[in-house]
Amino acid sequence: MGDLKFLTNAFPPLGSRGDPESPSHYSGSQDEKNIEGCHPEEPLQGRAQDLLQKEKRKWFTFLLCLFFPTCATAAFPKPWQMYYQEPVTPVMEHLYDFHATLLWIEGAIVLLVAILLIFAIVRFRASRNKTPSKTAHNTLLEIIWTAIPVLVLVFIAFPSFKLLYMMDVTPKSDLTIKAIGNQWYWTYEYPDQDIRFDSNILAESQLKPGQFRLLEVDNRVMVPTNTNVRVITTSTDVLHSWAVPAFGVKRDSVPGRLNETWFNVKKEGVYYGQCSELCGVKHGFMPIVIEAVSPEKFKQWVASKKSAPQTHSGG
Ligand SMILES: [Cu+2]
Repeated sequence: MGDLKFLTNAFPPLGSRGDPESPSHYSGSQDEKNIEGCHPEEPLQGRAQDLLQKEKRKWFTFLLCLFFPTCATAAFPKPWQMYYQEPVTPVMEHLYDFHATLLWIEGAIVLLVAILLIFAIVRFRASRNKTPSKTAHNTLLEIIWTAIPVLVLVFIAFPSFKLLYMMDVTPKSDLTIKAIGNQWYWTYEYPDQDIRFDSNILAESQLKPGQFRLLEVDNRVMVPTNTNVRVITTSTDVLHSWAVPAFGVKRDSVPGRLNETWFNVKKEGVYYGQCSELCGVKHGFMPIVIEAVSPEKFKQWVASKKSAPQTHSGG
């Protein structure tokens, strides 16, 4: 049967998974916690910038939660959640920051328009203007109110295109996963590791305490942290979409076609996603669960998968 110890290491008992309400409900072992936050190979300046960025994000979330008390960041959706899940990949971090920047710009525009509107209502009210002005054109004003929005859009376009390019072009990857959509479950292949398994939703009766209804699966996708992972999506029947909010990833899986996306998870934990393309009656019952573990643990998992007989149920 072989040594099963690494299996229990890779899948700690549920009791040790920490508070299900905490942002990343798999809190990991003490050893992992010691490793966390210590990346000696990272240049110091980059780390300082990273910290600043994280601090900014924290403040933004705090302000947001002040106005929308039900908003929250987490690796899984919460009832009445108003904002994104906690970003754990560079792409999602950039998406998060870009969205925050846009909110500030939009806020400023709304404020400006509101002020102008109130000013016009008060200043040009009927009681104060018995004989209203008949002015219909003002060339300078028209040029200004056309040019400013154009400049604002150009200003937004640059980071937007940069982000699109970042999401679109897969960097050199160290691991490839193929996600195959089926009505109504996912099949995963690790072509280089010769691993293939189905991932089915857990019925409510199968859930253990702390697990999430409609989000939990029998076989999780395991990935190593701090590794570029290429995801190839396709489908055996109809359109599905492989989406994980905390990764900023959503890619259609199309029968007869291969689509590609990528992610690099920075933080160990369990991340939840769902099929995001209406694919039939059980569209809402084919969740995606990804467990990000340290590269060492991932190697152990691969070894354990190889020694165990591989099953492939269903179509
Ligand atoms: Cu689907």
